[in-house]
Amino acid sequence: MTQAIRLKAKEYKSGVKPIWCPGCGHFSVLNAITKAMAGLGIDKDNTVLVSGIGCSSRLPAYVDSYGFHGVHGRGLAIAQGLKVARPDLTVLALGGDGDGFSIGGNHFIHACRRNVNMTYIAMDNEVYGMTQGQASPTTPMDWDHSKLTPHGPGVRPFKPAALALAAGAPWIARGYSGNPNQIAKLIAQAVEHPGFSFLHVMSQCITFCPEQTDWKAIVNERAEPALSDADEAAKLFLHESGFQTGLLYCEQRSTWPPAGAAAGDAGALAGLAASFRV
Ligand SMILES: Cc1ncc(C[n+]2csc(CCOP(=O)(O)OP(=O)(O)O)c2C)c(N)n1
Ligand code: SF4
Repeated sequence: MTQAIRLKAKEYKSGVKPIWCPGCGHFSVLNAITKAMAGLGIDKDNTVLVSGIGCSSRLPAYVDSYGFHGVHGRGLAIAQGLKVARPDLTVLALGGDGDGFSIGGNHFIHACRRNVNMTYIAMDNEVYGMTQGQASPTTPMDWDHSKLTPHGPGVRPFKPAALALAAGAPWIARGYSGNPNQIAKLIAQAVEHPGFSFLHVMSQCITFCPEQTDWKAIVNERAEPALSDADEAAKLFLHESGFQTGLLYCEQRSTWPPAGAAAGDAGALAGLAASFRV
């Protein structure tokens, strides 16, 4: 009989000290992840955190599980491949809005439609933090705080939840770095959802967007249960402010690969691996 795992949240921390700026929203996501892992009694030896590149993508180093700090925008590709090859593992992909919606945008929409049983956490600060504050796909049109985009980028920002829904994501939630307890609850639900779960976290970049501290006044928690009707969810995601938090949309649909498909077949994988050996 396997023994239940009872560890405290802090025991899921790696001991590597985060080098984020004091006040960075990504600290909340880190704390929420370890809290969710403790709450679920997750086996850290069977958990993998995969990321791309960016301040947010440093997160796997700070968690005492397996981790893969990949290349920019490719965390989801790596994470899906891993989950398909090793369905027994708990797989989470993480990254920023630049990583996930810009250079990794293609992987994001295809991950939504593919529906591999894993969780993706996008830590959205509406800016490229690591490379000194350039505009990202979620930067407001008139954000004129960077010399690179005087008067603002001038293009409409993505609405990540609407994009995810249109691409077929079956589970969509939003958190806010000012409420790590809510993020922890959402992560636990996301991990337990049998399919691709997309958690969009508004995670402030205190250094390049200090005005984001104002988010606390506009964030509001959804009181109603999650929507399960895609038409209703489309209306919500197209017209909302983008600051409604909680589980917003949830439907059940079949995951990929289909049960019984050869993708998890150890023999087929060994053959594939051999063909790449030089
Ligand atoms: C192929 C490639 N292009 C560009 C970069 C430079 N780069 C590193 S991080 C980054 C953006 C990070 O922004 P985001 O994903 O929003 O994360 P944040 O730092 O804001 O948490 C960019 C453009 C890179 N490392 N690799
Ligand atoms: S630059 Fe922004 S995103 Fe990066 S660590 Fe500092 S506050 Fe966080």
